This record gives sequence, C-alpha cells and structure tokens, in this order.
Amino acid sequence: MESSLAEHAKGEHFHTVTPLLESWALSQVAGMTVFLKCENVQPTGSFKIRGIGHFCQQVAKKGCRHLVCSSGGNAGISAAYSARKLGIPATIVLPESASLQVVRRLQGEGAEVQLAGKVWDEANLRAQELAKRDGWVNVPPFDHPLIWEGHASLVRELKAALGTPPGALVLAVGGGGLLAGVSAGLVEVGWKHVPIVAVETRGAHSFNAAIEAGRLVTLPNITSVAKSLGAKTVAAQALACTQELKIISKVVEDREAVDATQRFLDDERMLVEPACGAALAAVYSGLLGRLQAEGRLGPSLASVVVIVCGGNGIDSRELQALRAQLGQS
Ligand code: PLV
Repeated sequence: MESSLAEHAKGEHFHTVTPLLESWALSQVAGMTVFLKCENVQPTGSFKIRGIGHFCQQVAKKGCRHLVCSSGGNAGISAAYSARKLGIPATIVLPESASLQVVRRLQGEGAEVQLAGKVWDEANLRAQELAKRDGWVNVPPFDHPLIWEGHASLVRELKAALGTPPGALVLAVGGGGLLAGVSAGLVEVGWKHVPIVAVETRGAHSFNAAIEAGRLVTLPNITSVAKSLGAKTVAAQALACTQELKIISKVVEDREAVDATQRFLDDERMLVEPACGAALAAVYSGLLGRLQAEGRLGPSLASVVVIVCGGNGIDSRELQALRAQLGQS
C-alpha cells in the first residue's frame, strides 16, 4: 500500500530553487561578473535531482514498481532520494570505483547498492539487464527527454533571477544531460543566443571527441579523476544541440579541475567534485579570458553564469589524496 505521503510526492518537484550568487572572488579572477548557480545545495548534492526527480515522478504515475539506476554516484543518489519520496524500492548500480560516502548515502536512502565494472558504461549494462524484470524501470542518468525536461527548470530559474540574459553560461559535460537540458531551457526562455562553454576533463572528453569527429565517439577508457564525467560516449542529443546553439567545447587537465576545486573551497567555502571543478576551471585557468580575447564570446561580455553542479564523491581527505596524486601538495 502506498502512503498518502508517497501519493503527494508524485505531484511536487523534488528539486529546490537554488541560489544564484554573485561571486566576488571569481569575478576578480575572471575580470567580469561571475554568478554561481548553486546546484550543490540541492537536497541530493547535485543538479541531477531536477531531471531524475521529474523522470521518476513520471514513471511512478505509470505504475513503476522498482527503480534501477546506473550511476557514477550523483544520479544514483537522486534516483534513490526520488524513490524514497515516491515509496518505490530502488537498486543503484555503481562502478567499483565508487566512493564510500556515496555508497553510505545510498544505503541511508534505503536503496540496494550493487557494484559492477570499472566504469559507468559497465555498470549501465548491469542496470539494463536488471530493468528487464517485470515492473522495473531503468532511470537513465543523462540520456532521456524527461531528464532534459527536468534539467531545463534551471534556466527558468536563471531567467526569473536575472531578467536579462547573461553573456555566457559555463557547465561541465559528462554524458551530456545537463548540456541538453540547459540547451532546451535556453530555447524555451528565448535565450538561444547565449553561448555555452561546455567543459570536460581530458580522459573523460567524449563530447569534445564527438565534436572533433563530427559524430559520436566512444573513448577507449576513462582515465580522468573526474569520474562523474566518465561516460565513454556522450548522448546523441548533446551533439545535436551544437546545431542549434552556440556551444564551445573545451577540455581541461585533471590538475586544473582539482586546482579549481581547491581554490573554490578557499574562495567560497564550498567543496565540490572535480567534475564541477572542470567548469570552475574555466574561470580559474583563464579559459574564459582567453575565449573573450579571441572574440568567441561576443564583443562585450559583462557577466557569466557558472553552473556549480556539485557532487557527493568528495570530502577533505579525498581532495587531499587527489592533490597528492596529481603532484599538487
Ligand atoms: N554524473 C552522472 C554520470 O556519471 C552520474 O551518474 O552521477 N557534474 C556532476 C557532479 C555529475 O554527477 C555529473 C554526471 C555531471 C556533472 C555531468 O552531467 P551529464 O552527465 O548530464 O553531462 C558517469
């Protein structure tokens, strides 16, 4: 029997309207006004709840009896959180590299956790197998129209907060769900002309590789420490978005992403995953400044919005370990 709470949960959004903060420190570095869209304060620690919450609510309405989600971590936490709110059991499949704090959080949400394979793509095969069971539904972490529809709410919030469009948007790309959702949102609110700087780390650069090749490319392996960006092949929709919007794809090094994570912690006192550090590196590594100097962001770039996508797979000890691994400490 479903509780009335679970019934109620089908109607309301699971995500929060997040703060849009003007960052003094990042504005100083960038030489322009930098706004931070703080998705790290979502109840699940990342933007993923927007799309995944929406997806789970829709399939719950259709009678789904068990949710299964393969994830680098954050999509899984959003699926487990949504499942708990909806009163549906969940199985989350993570690659073996998953961090302990993510596994604990998932168990705390009441989800069953399975570990399969070295990278997300392998965990995904297991999830697809499990989803063949009667009444089970696979929650795709980034490649589904309902996911993009849910993520688009972020742009509606930006429009409500800013009124006028920013000069550019900066975001990280893993499987491309955030990019596809933000692109849909920009079209919806009439901000199609706003350029998107789409950042990946080297070794998780499936979007950049696809753009270079002009078709989807499957990376042989994920070698970046930004495991949440580690989808070997980007969603076809992410590539399709480049036809309609101005999307500038950039690759940063792991050490730039981790350095940005450390500097962001010191500047704003917020700890995010290197996946999010990739987007922040656009400011800290001078990438935005270079793009502007090259005239690729329009003549007078007054402000940018960086999507602080968040992430749960980090703590102070893990950050130290990453810095040591990359020779930064
Ligand atoms: N992470 C996915 C895919 O992992 C997951 O399963 O959680 N920033 C953070 C903190 C993320 O967790 C992710 C995706 C991204 C950025 C990239 O978002 P995407 O996949 O929509 O481009 C393998």
